[in-house]
This record gives sequence, C-alpha cells and structure tokens, in this order.
Amino acid sequence: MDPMRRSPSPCSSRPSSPRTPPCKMLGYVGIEAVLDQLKIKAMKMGFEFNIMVVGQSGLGKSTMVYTLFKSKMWKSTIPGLGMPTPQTLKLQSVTHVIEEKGVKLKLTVTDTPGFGDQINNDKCWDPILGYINEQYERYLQEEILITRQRHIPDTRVHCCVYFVPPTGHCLRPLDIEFLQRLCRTVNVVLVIARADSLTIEEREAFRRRIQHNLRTHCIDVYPQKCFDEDINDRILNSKIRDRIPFAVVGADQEHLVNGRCVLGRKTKWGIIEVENLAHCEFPLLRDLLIRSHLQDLKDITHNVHYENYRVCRLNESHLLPRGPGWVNLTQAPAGPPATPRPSKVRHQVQDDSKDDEEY
Ligand SMILES: Nc1nc2c(ncn2[C@@H]2O[C@H](COP(=O)(O)OP(=O)(O)OP(=O)(O)O)[C@@H](O)[C@H]2O)c(=O)[nH]1
Ligand SMILES: [Mg+2]
Repeated sequence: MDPMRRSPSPCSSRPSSPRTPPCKMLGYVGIEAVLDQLKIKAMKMGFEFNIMVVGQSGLGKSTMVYTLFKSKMWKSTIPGLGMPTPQTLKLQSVTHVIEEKGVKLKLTVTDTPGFGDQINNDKCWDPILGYINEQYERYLQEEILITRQRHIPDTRVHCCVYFVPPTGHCLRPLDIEFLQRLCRTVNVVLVIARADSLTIEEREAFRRRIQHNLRTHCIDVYPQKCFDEDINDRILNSKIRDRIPFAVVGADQEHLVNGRCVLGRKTKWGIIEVENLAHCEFPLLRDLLIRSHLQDLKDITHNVHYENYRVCRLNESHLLPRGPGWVNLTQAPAGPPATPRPSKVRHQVQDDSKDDEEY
C-alpha cells in the first residue's frame, strides 16, 4: 500500500474534513513524534547504570547502597532481615533489574572493601582504579571487533560515590591522593558519611573546608564545571556544587513515625529519618544520582572518561607492529594507563582517526 495514502499529510491538497481547519496545520511535518519513538525504544531497551561506593572502612558504604535502592536491591545479599551489615572483604558487583512504571533499569552496584586500615596505605587505590579501567578495557575490546554486538554490554562505572569520614576538620592527605587519581578516571560524587555525628553548623563548616581543599588541590568532582553545556546546566549545577559534599546518613531499618513507615536510625532521643531533608541530605544525593543526572553521568562516562582511556590505548596500539591485525589491541597491562585529565576530547579523537587513515 502506498505509504502516502496510509498517513495523509496535514498539508495534502485533499479537501479537508469539516473537523480539521484547512490552513492550521500547514507546514506541520510531525518531527515531534520522534520523541515518542525514542521513549518507546528506550522503554523497550531499558537503561543500564553502574555505580560504585568507595571510602574508608566502616563509613556506611554498604548501608548506603541499601538506603539508595531500598529492598529493590541488595536485600537478597544481606543474610537475614535485621542482621547487621557484614564487613565488605572483597570488591563485589551485584546486578539487578528494577522496574518502575514500565521503565526497566539494569543496575549494577559495586561495593568495595574499606581502605585506610593498614599501617601502609600506599597504593590502596590500585584495586579500585584497576577495576574501573578493566571495565573500560572490556568495552573497548568489544567495540573494536569487526563483527561486534549491536548492543555492547556496559559494565563501565558511571558514578563513584566517595565517602569522606566525618572528622569535621578537612580532607585527609589520603583522601586527597585518592580523589586526585579517581577524578581523572571516573565521575566522583562526594559525600560526608555518618553525618549524624556532626551538628548542622559543623556540617556546614566542614563542607566549606572540603570545597576549599578541592579547589586548592585541583580535584574536579561531579558535576564538573567544564562540562556544563548551557546556562540552564550552569544554574542547576552551580546549586549542586554549592551543596557538595552532601552530608548523608544511611539506614537499613524501617520505623513507624506518625503512622508512616520510614527508613531511619533509631537513637535514644528520636529517629533520624534518611528521607527527611531537615535531618540529612540523603534526598539530594538520591535525586542527583537517579532523578536528575543519571543520563548525564552516563554521557560524561562515555564521552569523556572512556574516550580518554580509548585515546590512550589506541595511541599505545600505534606502537604495535603494523599489519592486518594491528588495531586489535592486546589486553591492557594490569595497572591503570596514564589517563590524561578529563577533557572534552572530541577533537583529539577526530585528529587521531585522521592519523589512522594515513596508515
Ligand atoms: N551513625 C551512623 N552509623 C551508620 C551510618 N551508616 C552506616 N552506619 C553503621 O556503620 C556500621 C558499618 O556500616 P557498613 O555499611 O558496613 O560500612 P562499610 O563502609 O560498608 O564498611 P566496610 O565494609 O568495612 O568497608 C554499621 O553498623 C552501620 O549500621 C550512618 O549514617 N550513621
Ligand atoms: Mg561494606
């Protein structure tokens, strides 16, 4: 059947029916329908999001994972309700598909053992950076195959939540060293852990000191100023940057407060509700990660962090002997590559591909 007949154009010369005023739709092409198509496709495909929690031992990383995704995640991995969260002894990833209103999210959470317990904390960032780079390498190896999958499974870490201990002073040298390395490789969202141990004034003063430390040590945590795309981004992200690091409290127990079931920590003088902004800033963290910036975190991971990794590896591959298989990269060495500082690398990448063609 003639497609033109199936969907008569709003501008067709046929006499219009009495219900459609003749010239009102003149010029209408129907481009906006592409949004519906994108939505239908995205709903069918679902979303992938990978998050990692990092920080010193006992700061509430595993508990926060539970708080973030409630019983939709993690409960199956915690041995029995009401049992204390066990110490995390090895880096472990758990994947769950969670569904809300027909939207599927394949969520992978990587919980990491706490660091900083050793007398010598030298290179305690190696296993974490090693894992992050390993996921980039996996993606790259799939991407460069001649016959590649239509959809490459994405295990790259889109966001790393870094827990700062609630010392009330400033960032410790270990945190500074760790963060400097991490921020070059992945999006880092900074939080003040166990914020219930600080008063409101202490939290505020601590936050300002940490912000000052970040500036003086050139640590660019998410959302990075240089990646704001327009004025709207700048306005929204400036507000977030002003509140970072979020002072959060984690909990895995529910309590009854005024007839409502709330997640919180029970103390002698009352219940600290994690969802209550008057008690802590957990809702700001949750909104940033899931409700407002999930896609942006994925975009920056792909366009900036992964791209930097890819450029480094492809440049390395130029050192390999030329021949039919030269693009087929050998596996990355165990250590992380010397990744440059995050930057929009589109030009670099294009230049690189031009070089490639010259071979
Ligand atoms: N006061 C307070 N305690 C918390 C908070 N979050 C977690 N805890 C408690 O701190 C203890 C350690 O929590 P975990 O979640 O196991 O800490 P972790 O960072 O995963 O520890 P490791 O696995 O050893 O690295 C548990 O008893 C939690 O109930 C918080 O926000 N405030
Ligand atoms: Mg843990």
